[in-house]
Amino acid sequence: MNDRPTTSTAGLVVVANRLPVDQVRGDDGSAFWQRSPGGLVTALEPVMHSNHGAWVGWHGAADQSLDPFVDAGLTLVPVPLSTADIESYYEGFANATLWPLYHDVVAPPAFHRHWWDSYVTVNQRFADAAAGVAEPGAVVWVQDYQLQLVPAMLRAQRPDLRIGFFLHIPFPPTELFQQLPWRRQILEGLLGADLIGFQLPGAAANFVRLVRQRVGHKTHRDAVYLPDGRTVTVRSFPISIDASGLEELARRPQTEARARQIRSDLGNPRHLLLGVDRLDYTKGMPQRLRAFGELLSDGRVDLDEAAFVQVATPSRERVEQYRVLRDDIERLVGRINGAVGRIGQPPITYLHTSYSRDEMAALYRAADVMVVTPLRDGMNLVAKEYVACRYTDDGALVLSEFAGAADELRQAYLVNPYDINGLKAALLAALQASPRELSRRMRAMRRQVAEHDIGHWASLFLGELHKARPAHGKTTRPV
Ligand code: ADQ
Repeated sequence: MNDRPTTSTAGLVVVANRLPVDQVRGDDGSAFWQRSPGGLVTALEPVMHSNHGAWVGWHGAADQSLDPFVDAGLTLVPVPLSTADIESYYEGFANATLWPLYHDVVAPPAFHRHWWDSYVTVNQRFADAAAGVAEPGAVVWVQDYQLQLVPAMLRAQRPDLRIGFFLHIPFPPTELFQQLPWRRQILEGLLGADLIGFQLPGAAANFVRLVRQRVGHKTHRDAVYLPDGRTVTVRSFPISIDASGLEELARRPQTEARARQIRSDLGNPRHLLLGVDRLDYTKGMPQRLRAFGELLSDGRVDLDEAAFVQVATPSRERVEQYRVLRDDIERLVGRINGAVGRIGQPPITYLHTSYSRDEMAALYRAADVMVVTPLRDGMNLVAKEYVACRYTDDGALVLSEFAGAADELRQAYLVNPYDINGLKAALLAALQASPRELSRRMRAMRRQVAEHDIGHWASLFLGELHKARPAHGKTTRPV
């Protein structure tokens, strides 16, 4: 157990793999912390400030221990990770075991016992850090698949806490989850929480069913009854974005000017199609590029009229499957551009880079058709970001049925990304739709996103967590 600092304890503690800051170097070589843009920190900032909030997470540099520090009014508690931890806990168990297993095994998960051991050790380190900073009766909100053991580890040390957990990625069906050699430990780890949140109701139902079958606890609808008398609530809370903040950015004259510039640099095509993703094998990039390439080679779309921009953010580049994917995508883009392009007119512009929020908003403003085709995705914020930026009620969203966002954005052109002909038909329908039709669809989607933004998501979750009864009857502070 940790020594609990007597000063600077927090009433609300967020525990996530990463702190919401990156260490950057200025021109003079001095290091400083820069807030990394993310919906979660934006949404939680007000509530964190009014509750002496603290954020526990890794600071991004290997083999470096740092003391807690305050950045822009937020207490940040860095958790150290060694190079070996990063290889086994993060790149190994989190990203090469859990990530593919939870995404319908679209890539084969690897199971290694030493990765699991490291996952346990690192989860314990995060739990200790959270236990050390949480004031008596505090609310602790644990985030995502990297930290599924933290709720139970934390409860063992601090039964006074009110603990919530949210999973940002899908939770797999029973048949797939059962492959995991440590399935029971993961379920029991999560059950340390008072409230477990998933993106979709189906994921919550998968979890409850597994707990009943594998752990043998009594369950009823969204409640799990534990032998110690505790009740764990299991619900869906579809995550969202800072819709009004993004729309405001999209409306700025500089953003519109940049959007026009992007279109003009591409030769002012009649139709601009856009894909923006982390370079990940779950995102269905090859499928959408192949569909677009075939529409051109079939002659159903004219190269003079359409251009595709695919932005791929570098991601997890040390994991083998990701290196292979990058090569595959680059080969595919080269093949399509080589086969159907002309001098100075490649059909696909491929950018392997990360952009600022300003540039992202300009891209969304520039695009006529946003193509989001994951094979499986917890939510997919890109789809919602595009919608938030289309304040002119135009533009089409082609969206995979297997993205969580499809549950809410029913007026998108919904597709099965495995069905290339279906994907081609959806792209054509989006390209040929009348302005009236597009506006009807976009207006409905914009209403949904505006009314269910990230602030709404955070307050629903925290409100529900507040209703959960603390284990030992201690009163907790309202959030
Ligand atoms: P991700 O898999 O990372 O998130 P997504 O929801 O699309 O997927 O979020 C990606 C974020 O990165 C978006 O905010 C997007 O704007 C940004 N981004 C993408 N490409 C970028 C680029 N080139 N430059 C700059 N920014 C870029 C996981 C789950 C999702 C779930 C989220 C939130 O996999 O299903 O929606 O968490 O819970």
